[in-house]
Amino acid sequence: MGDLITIERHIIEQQYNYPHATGELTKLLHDVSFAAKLIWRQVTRAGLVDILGSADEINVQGEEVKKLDLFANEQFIKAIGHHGRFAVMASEENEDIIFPPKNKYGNYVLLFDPLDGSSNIDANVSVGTIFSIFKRKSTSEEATLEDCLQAGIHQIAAGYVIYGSSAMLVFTTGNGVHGYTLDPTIGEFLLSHPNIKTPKQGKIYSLNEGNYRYLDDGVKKYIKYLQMDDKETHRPYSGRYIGSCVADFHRNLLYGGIFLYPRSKKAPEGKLRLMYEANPLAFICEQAGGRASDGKNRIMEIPPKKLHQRTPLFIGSEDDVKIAEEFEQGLRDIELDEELCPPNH
Ligand code: P6P
Repeated sequence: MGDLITIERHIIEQQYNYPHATGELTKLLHDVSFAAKLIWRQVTRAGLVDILGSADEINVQGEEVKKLDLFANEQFIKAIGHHGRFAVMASEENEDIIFPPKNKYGNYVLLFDPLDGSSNIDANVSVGTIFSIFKRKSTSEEATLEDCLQAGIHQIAAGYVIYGSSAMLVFTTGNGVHGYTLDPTIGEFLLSHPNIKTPKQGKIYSLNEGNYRYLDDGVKKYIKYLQMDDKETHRPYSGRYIGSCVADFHRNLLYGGIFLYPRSKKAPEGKLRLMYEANPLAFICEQAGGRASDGKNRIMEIPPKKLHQRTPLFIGSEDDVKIAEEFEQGLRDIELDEELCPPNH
């Protein structure tokens, strides 16, 4: 059996690599991984325990909240902050910021989406938890909303847990991306994917093509471009879309490719949230050598104005995202009705 390297041991062994690791970071990540284990326990029992189905509530996003959403949100809030390290938290499920116990002593800020992709829960499709950690900026006794509205470049850590065939925690603190797989027999996340690097170019594209008619011409042309036959550039790409951004992102991170949730006539700002999905995934993607933008601007430099602000998202392999941006910005063009197999190619 290979060396069993837990998250804690991995961080301590690389202490000099972790700019914020005064031991605090290890404890912050311990809390997050503890909350993730509680969620994993319920997610894996979802088919057995009466937590399926709707909680008949609508969250701040105007989306129907499944019972497991509520449970995950409660677990995260309860499991975090008894040490007083987090001064303030914000959840994708809650309208306003949340003050954990003993928050007045906290130096850190936690933003999280407790269970993303929850519309897939009843179909046993992979769902995920996404989180972002910032350092507190305010000096007032109580932390403020502004502490939560920091641009993605100020994240000191970000990660996600994907609840799939196994539970895997993937995170970065700005020194590479590492993946830890939960060993349920010992209840520990063990290092399984050290220093993840995403391919510079992939062969997969992920978006909801049901929205095709509502998309900008630039994105329509990009999709058409990907569907053309050109061996040199690995086209046509394969379309893969799960409808759970953690699962779609994770697959593309490992295999290469691009995930897009662009703006459309149905979602003029895009659908995904800047603070709870785009920023943490962008930090991980860039640390793995990939690229993340809204089609033009680097995601991590977008100045947040609202806690639940949405953004278009182009994220994945660097070369794929760059080409998608060129189509989105009209720097590349093809005729929309161009043959998929042009005679002269
Ligand atoms: P659509 C899940 O609800 C989510 O927020 C993301 O995880 C996912 O990528 C997206 O919405 C799917 O949205 O419109 O394709 O169903």
